[in-house]
Amino acid sequence: MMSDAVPTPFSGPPPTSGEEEAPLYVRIAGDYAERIREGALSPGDALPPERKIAEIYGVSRVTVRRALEQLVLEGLIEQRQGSGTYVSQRLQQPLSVLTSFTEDVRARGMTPNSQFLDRAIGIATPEEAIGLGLKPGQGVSRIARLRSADGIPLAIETAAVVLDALPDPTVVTDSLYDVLSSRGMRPVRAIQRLSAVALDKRNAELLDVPPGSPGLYMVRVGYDAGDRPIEYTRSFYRGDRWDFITELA
Ligand code: 16G
Repeated sequence: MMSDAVPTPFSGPPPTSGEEEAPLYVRIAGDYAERIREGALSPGDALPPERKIAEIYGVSRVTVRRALEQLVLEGLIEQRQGSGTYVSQRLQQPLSVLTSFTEDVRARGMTPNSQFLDRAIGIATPEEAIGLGLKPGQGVSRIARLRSADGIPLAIETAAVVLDALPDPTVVTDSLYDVLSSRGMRPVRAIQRLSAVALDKRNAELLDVPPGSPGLYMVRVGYDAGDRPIEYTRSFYRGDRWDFITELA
């Protein structure tokens, strides 16, 4: 759908006196970024043609082009040869900030959903026990979910959480991190390992892609404020829907 929902240019607050105004292209890119994050523009929506945006903002097409280049770099829009510019259908996970799936999806103006594949106390697998520093035979709360945004399946996550952080996994109905936060146990740092995989038949079916499709496999170990591992999560992400963004300084 073509979106003409362009409110007054530069709807953000005016710069306070003494503060330097950002270049025009940055302000236009910021305007669109805000509308995408608020959900006023949805994934797959077409942006107006360059010429129209230039008209709306009263700027040159060169300025518009720079703004669009900036949005492409941020992963918010995609330009398709000969067709136009669309709000990207890919999600982003910043690799330098400890965000939850719910937060990553909401940041794109989309609605997260989960289908529970498992939600029970179980014995830690050898891998989970090593990751969490548990003794063989100790229990964990295990939560396996197919995670979607606006009904589109995006990831399969299996989290094992130490029992004193989450004694009852059935209390998790939406966000695991919200539950851990309310108990003062949200991880404050994490280590992640990311690898490329071909999705096997079961995972591909759940994610609604052909078997063998490219995916990303991520293992996260989350630590509490006392630097004790409390969460060991394995996730399979659809390769065609995610960008993992790292900021370098
Ligand atoms: C993210 C985390 C996962 C965590 C989940 C909680 C990775 C790479 N990331 O997906 O460890 O358990 O968020 O999300 O595994 P929630 O609060 O929405 O349930």
